[in-house]
Amino acid sequence: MTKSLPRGQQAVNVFHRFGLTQFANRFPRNVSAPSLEVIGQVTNILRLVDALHGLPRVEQVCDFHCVTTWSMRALRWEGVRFADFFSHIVRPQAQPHEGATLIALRGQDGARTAMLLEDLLAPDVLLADRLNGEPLSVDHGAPLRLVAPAHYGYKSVKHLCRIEFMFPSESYRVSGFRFMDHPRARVALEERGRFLPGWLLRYLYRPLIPATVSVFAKASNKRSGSAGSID
Ligand SMILES: Nc1nc2c(c(=O)[nH]1)N[C@H]1C(S)=C(S)[C@@H](COP(=O)(O)O)O[C@H]1N2
Ligand SMILES: [Mo]
Repeated sequence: MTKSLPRGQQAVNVFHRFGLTQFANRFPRNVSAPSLEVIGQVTNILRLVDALHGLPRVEQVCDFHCVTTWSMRALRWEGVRFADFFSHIVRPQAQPHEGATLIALRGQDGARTAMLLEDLLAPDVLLADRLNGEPLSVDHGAPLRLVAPAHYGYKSVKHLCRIEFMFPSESYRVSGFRFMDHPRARVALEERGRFLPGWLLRYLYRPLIPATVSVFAKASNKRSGSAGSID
């Protein structure tokens, strides 16, 4: 018997490219090198060309839950635990300031959100560069994406290029409307957004899924059909 999905979620059979439609036509400029900047409340800014270099690699199978209520089960990610990246690279080299426990995340397409450091250090949070046995595609976040399976999909930033250490008192910019970004977005607690209860957002978001899938698929097809494209 399969384990039931979290509250309000429904399984899909295809892992579609997805997000806020404002990002549908934005693609990463660099898809080859998993480079990452570490900035903000740190002693040393880091500009890593190959962020996962030399770190222990892991493989993890987990479900992916979008805030709009679709879930894709059993994705097999490969990469490095964020916790290992933090303890081997970030803590010794960047030396984040004491108390800088809010981490703003940014994708090459301009997508932004943030997570608490304690949530990022959970053992199931990965910096992933492979999915289902293949290098991560542009659709799913090349060259490097965050995977935070206990949090709604919008925390799993694709094309991750920058992490910024902040104090919890600082406010971070978000991609869409502020009400859509919950500071933690834990799936188990149905923290879909700020201000409005999760169960209510289910009904607001669910009808938007088909049109969003279609906008993203069209943009992706246009890109791969265009001259000079790679991937
Ligand atoms: N950079 C970036 N990351 C992103 C998004 C995006 O548009 N851009 N969309 C988010 C949302 S809402 C979801 S559900 C997942 C979708 O991941 P997928 O496109 O690999 O299915 O990515 C998240 N991370
Ligand atoms: Mo999502």
